[in-house]
Amino acid sequence: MTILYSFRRCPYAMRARMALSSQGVRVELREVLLRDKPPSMLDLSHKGTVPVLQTDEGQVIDESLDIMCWALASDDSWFSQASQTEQMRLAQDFDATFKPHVDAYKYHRPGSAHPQHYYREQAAKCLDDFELRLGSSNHLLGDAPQFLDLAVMPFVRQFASVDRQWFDAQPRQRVRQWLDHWLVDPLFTGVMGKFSQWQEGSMGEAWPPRLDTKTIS
Ligand SMILES: N[C@@H](CCC(=O)N[C@@H](CS)C(=O)NCC(=O)O)C(=O)O
Repeated sequence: MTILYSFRRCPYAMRARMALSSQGVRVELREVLLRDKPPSMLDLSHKGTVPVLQTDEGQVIDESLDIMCWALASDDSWFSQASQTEQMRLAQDFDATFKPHVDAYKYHRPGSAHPQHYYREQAAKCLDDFELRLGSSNHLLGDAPQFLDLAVMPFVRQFASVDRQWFDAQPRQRVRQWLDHWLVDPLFTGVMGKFSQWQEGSMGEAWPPRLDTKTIS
């Protein structure tokens, strides 16, 4: 069976789980604690980040966007508004610019080079392009949700969650609405179930679980 090393709260793992879930891909989910990574995961991928997917055939994929592409390979609908190459480029650019600002904002330390609001503004500026795009459609690339929407949504959620009151009061109201839509979408809520830490040598969770066992918070 395909194995997914995942961490519930990790936005990279969320995007991977959403892509897998959208295709009904069944996996053995191994819930990882970042401070206690299982040796079997590190054997597969030395860089020690989640998510890591090992296919039935033994192929190891340890980049979240690549896991998404693997999961969505036979469903063109996620690439109907822009090619996979173009959406990968947009998602990679977003990861490279937005995420470092979000981390610097969320985990701001007194010794940081800039005050916390600086990083918040830098991250927020990355959303201007999305605000513009959402002026003419319900999703980032058109009226159908795309690979890019799935890829970036968990990160925008993470940013908004740091201070939701501040986020809601910002002029980027279309991004706020887009995020609110995703937060209640079953594709997102369905991948947020809680699992206890996987123990080396044991069987992981059959995932996705039955609907009635999912917990959302
Ligand atoms: N480029 C990787 C990044 C994944 C990543 O950084 N995940 C974080 C958790 S959200 C992680 O595993 N960090 C390792 C650690 O904190 O030890 C991907 O897209 O899969």
